[in-house]
Amino acid sequence: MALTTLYVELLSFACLLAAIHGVNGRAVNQFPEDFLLGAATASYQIEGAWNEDGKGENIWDHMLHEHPEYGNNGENGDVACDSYHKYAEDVQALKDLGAKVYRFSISWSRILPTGDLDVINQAGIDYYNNLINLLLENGIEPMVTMYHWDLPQALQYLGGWPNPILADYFLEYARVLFDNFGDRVKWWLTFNEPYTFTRGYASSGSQAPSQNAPGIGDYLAAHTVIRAHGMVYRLYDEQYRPTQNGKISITLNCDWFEPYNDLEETLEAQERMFQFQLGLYANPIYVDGDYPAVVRERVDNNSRAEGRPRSRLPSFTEEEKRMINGSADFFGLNSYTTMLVISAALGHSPSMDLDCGVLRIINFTWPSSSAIWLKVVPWGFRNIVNWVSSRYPNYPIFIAENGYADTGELDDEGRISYYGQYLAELLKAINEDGANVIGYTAWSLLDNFEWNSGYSQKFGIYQVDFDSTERTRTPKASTSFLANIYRNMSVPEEYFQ
Ligand code: GBH
Repeated sequence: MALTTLYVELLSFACLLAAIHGVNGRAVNQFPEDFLLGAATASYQIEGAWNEDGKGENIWDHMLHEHPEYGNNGENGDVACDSYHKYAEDVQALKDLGAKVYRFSISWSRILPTGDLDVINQAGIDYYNNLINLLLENGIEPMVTMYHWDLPQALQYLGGWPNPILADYFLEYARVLFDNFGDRVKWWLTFNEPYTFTRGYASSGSQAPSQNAPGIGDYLAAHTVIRAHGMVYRLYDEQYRPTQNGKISITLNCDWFEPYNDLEETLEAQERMFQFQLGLYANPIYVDGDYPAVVRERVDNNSRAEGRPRSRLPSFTEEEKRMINGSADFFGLNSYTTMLVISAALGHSPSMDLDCGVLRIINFTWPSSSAIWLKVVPWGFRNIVNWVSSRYPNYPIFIAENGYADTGELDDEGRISYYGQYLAELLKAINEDGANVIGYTAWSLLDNFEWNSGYSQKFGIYQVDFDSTERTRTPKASTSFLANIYRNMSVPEEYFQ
């Protein structure tokens, strides 16, 4: 046998081994032993009981009551899945799924109806205590999101997130959560998807609180949120970690942005898109305490050209930078799909879109879901996990959301195919590419209130009957598919072919 042939054969044998065993001796379709698999929800999307037992009004209650036309057919979260009364059924569903972790959010105004400490609503504290205790009795770890978009309306009357004082209110709220739940909750997320909810200060008619101040309100809100996150991290680190010993982070959303072509300016646009969406938050927290240079430069330049005396993007003090830099124990990532990107001048002046200068294109040749924005692109998921892993090294990644939308059928083949393919790509990132990923919570445990799309888009692993006052939960085909993956800690090999 010629030497070259031997070499080729050895190489293909090595590849075969790598395919079976990955880079670390584990089969490529196998999750690491201590990997946390579970499911996620959010308070406004599932709880209902919007004005029961002392809960205060939040910005989603307020917006959809005042402007039902901003929702889908006037739908809102007044009742939703009624999880305020049916949480025991949710825990049973998690148990049947074999979830090791349940990511849910706490409704700020259910605990603090005015957003401040003048009223502490014991019924709200009792509700979350009951949920947390029942989870632990069933061997499921609670992961708590402190803020999944439902700001107490009383704080919106002060201007909401663009008002820097909100960071102080958030800090006091966080202290109440650590004091009441921190003995049992070991996984904390301060904010869910600030990139998404700060849109609520950049336009009207979609995200609450529907304040139309593009290119100004969104940056001011982001600035307060990043400061608030850093402050809560330091509070936990200094005053609670020594006794409670949990982990705390934030979860940021970013899809994969695939360059439309390989022109240099398109690759630069791809990089800008990542920096304006993810880097805006991740750079201060995971890199150096400050905004990405490309964001700083473009917003400063545009602000100057507009004749403003200051940049629309505020600056951190040196002390704030030190406080924010490194304020996370892991990297929370929500990711669903892939979009094509190309350099373009677009958007309102001023706006973040114009500052960023990138057009995102939904590729309609890719397989679809029932949500127009959500195309099924499994390879993009591997790419974004690897991108985060290489840009923000030294932080383990927790996938806090990933999932598929359909119209709610029990025989949900599309969801099975989505999870099979996306989890296979996640495993390739872990076992072949070496990404350090520690957990995954599927979005969502239940069909629920999908914001502006109301009850028309279903993300649930369990179906919820919204026509019945019982809000009956029924397993779908994907329930047992995922339960098998969760039990075996592995994805069927057919998804790797
Ligand atoms: C997450 O957002 C949220 O955290 C979660 O609450 C939500 O239920 C889940 O995803 C599913 O959507 O309507 O075409 O204008 C994901 C990021 C940003 C994706 C807003 C949808 C609206 C697109 N989302 N986007 S469109």
